[in-house]
Amino acid sequence: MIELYTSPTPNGWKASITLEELEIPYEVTPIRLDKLDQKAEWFLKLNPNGRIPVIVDHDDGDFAVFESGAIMVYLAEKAGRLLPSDERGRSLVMQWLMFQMGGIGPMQGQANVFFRYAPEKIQYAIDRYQNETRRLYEVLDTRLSDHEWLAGDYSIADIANWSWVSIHGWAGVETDDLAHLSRWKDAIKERPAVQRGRAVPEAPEPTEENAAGIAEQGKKILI
Ligand SMILES: N[C@@H](CCC(=O)N[C@@H](CS)C(=O)NCC(=O)O)C(=O)O
Repeated sequence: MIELYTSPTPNGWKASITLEELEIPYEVTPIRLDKLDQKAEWFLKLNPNGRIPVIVDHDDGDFAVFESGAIMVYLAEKAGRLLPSDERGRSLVMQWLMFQMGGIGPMQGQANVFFRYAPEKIQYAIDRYQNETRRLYEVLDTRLSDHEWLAGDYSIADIANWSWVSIHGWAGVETDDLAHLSRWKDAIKERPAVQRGRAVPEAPEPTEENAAGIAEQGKKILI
């Protein structure tokens, strides 16, 4: 049994969608980021970085894994799916996974901070992070113009990038004119496992109507 410590955020969905796609049984322990559960002493023993997601593999001596990309690789290797074992196939998936981990995640995350949560409106920072996120989306769009999926067959690289792109509106970044990205985004959204994983843990989808309440909660993390 895998235990998943998570919250309704893109990095959390990467883990829950992967578990759903791989049909690995798991239990969810929801973490209240606004209450700073993730900074509690017991949680820091699982992840010294104080962030979600984390998994604990109770079938393997309670082995804990943090960092969403590392969790995805761990689970894919355990199940023998969504990450090829041949050198080139594996490298391609890792390239597009790292593209998300080092690019889209940090840049879109900062776009969220300056567009939604920052106490003062700093236009330079908003533009910088929204433009960089959009540039990274264009890189995905170009890749998807002649590839059905990012790296060979559907893989953890698609799940990782999709989990962030799926919430582009929260960062204030448009994708409607990116035809290839939209085709890929819609195809992944249709997958039942993705729909199940995206609903873990249950939470309202951010919209402009509930934005103020969600932003208030988000601000509590920025200590
Ligand atoms: N590189 C980490 C980032 C994890 C991360 O930033 N998680 C956010 C939610 S998406 C979090 O736990 N934030 C709470 C905090 O910063 O205290 C990963 O990919 O797992």
